[in-house]
Amino acid sequence: MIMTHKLYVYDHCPFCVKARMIFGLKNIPFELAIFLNDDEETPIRMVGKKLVPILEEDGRFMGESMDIVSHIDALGTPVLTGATRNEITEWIKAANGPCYKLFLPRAASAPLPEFATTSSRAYFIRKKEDGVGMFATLFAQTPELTAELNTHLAGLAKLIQSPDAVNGALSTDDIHLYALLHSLSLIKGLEYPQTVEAYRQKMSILSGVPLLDDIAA
Ligand SMILES: N[C@@H](CCC(=O)N[C@@H](CS)C(=O)NCC(=O)O)C(=O)O
Repeated sequence: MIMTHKLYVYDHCPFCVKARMIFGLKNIPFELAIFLNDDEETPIRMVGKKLVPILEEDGRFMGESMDIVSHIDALGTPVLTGATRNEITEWIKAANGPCYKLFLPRAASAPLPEFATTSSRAYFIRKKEDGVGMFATLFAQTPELTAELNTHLAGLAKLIQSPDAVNGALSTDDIHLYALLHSLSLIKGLEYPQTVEAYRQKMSILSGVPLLDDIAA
């Protein structure tokens, strides 16, 4: 039976990276569609709320990134079969705060398709500044936050067991970790120890989700 898959995302969205990754890791073809950030009506019609990622499978819709990941992984032979480690969850938790303080203001001015119109970019800025405070204030914290993240990245180097999978065999830890590294790739001036650099490059190839290094700011 041939199934058709279409995934609706924003390019910057870390949850969407997770959903995209499983298709690449399993080599399952899918169509990628990018909503404008201020399109509320289409996602609400599909899943009842304004949230991405959304998977369309044979005309049916499904939200929630990790539900999509397990659903697609269960087709044929699963690939996310490795054990997860607490250290990885803890690392992600610690790096998450400084990451998004640096990431959000940069995403807001990046040349991304979800911000192709002035109103979609304005929508993002308004909504996120309501949540995290003025982007200008966050920008001003760049040196301290960058130093904090560089310390975290040095710590991550010791946790990576293979460039093909953080714990040696692919697991949901790789999904969560690469999604965060993908966000970090929009931030200029971070120092990637060799092990971390090898991991992010390899995971980008395996997952088919390109890093944002080229548009980092
Ligand atoms: N629990 C959801 C969270 C998804 C989520 O927070 N998506 C964000 C984008 S990163 C979103 O669509 N927020 C609404 C908005 O940006 O207006 C999942 O894992 O899929």
